Amino acid sequence: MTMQLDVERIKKDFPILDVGVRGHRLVYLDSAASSQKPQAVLDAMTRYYETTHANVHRGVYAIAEEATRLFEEARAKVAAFIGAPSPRGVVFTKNVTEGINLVAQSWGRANLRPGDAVLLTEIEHHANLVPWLMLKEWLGIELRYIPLGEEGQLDLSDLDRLVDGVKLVGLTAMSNVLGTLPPVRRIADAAHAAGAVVLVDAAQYVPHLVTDVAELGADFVGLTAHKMLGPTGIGVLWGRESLLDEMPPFLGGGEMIRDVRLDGFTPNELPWKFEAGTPPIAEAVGLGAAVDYLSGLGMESVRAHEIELTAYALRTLTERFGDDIVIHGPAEPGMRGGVVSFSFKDLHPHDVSQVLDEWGVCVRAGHHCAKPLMRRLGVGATARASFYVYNDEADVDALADALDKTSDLFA
Ligand code: 7TS
Repeated sequence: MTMQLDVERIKKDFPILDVGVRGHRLVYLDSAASSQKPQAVLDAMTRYYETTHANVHRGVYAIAEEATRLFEEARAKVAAFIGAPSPRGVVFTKNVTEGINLVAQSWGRANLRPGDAVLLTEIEHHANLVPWLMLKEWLGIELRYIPLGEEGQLDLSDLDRLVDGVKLVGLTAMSNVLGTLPPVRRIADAAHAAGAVVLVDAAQYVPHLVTDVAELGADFVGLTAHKMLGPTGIGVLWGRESLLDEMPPFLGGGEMIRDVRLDGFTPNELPWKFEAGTPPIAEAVGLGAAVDYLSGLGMESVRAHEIELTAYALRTLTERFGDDIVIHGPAEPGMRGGVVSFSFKDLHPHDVSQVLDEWGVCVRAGHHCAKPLMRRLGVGATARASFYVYNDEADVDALADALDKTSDLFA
């Protein structure tokens, strides 16, 4: 059953929300850039360092074995959280950016030849554009794009032609600018029918919706811990084991080998084959605690809360500011995630963001690492408010009140 989130209680779990800004309470509306961390995550990481830190997969003494156990337990928690059939396919990376680079470099080098095509979309974050643009430069692959259509949705009218002959389709499961939730399964089915593999950038999806890699129809799924209540410095690339098994290592060094000779090496088994060097151990423990926290809330409830809050935000901003505000992306709250990008009067988003900060309201301004999308929207930048489990209607009201003040200031 979907339970309503008790945001008042949840707020108490986040110590940073007690920090005042210029005499105001902190109204944090930038979770799409990075989420805040609950006490449970901070405690898990501190406890790990205080009681059992050692390197993993090598020491045979008690605390090293406990460190290894906690590290691998975190992997199993992530696997269960995203519906992965086994932790073997769950590779720890630095962030989602590294996960996508892993696919581009390892799968790409093994499977792409000059002239081969990769299909992306116009709404991608740079993290799912630049690794492929680099392969375009190095290998001479062809890049195609699913265009943005009406109402913040991808235009799939030409999908059959676009997907024809491509080797990989890479797409975001949720736009960090528009909140768009593309029909990943439909696109994945078309990609598979055309013989392509599917990479899903789930950086904005996993923190906010129930995730099942099989239901998405993906072969690779990337996520990043700091956007889902976890620490910075760790992400995950899940991959279909049959594909990962065939792929060459990405980075080389310790951990990722079974044997090294002066004339060659034998790579380790999955998932360690892709984890060169000492991994982010405390960060994995923190990610595991974040997954526990989100599971405790229930991802159906998280999603229901965000639809409700987004609906309230769209309604409030439109009612209060009318034609003075342009909100980008799908109009229907159920069709989008909790990110609200907007243009306010003719003010520069950086000015808007700076004035909002005077009132303790944190929103991001800029191109949101999606410059091609900004060009497509015909704007240089937007201001963006993004919501999470610790936000409520009072936070939206604080945003609207601060926008009023912005309006007065620049009148
Ligand atoms: N993909 C998407 C869809 C994202 O929103 C982001 C980060 C990334 C990839 C990269 O994540 P990283 O952890 O590897 O850096 N998005 C944002 C944002 O919207 N504002 O700041 C970072």
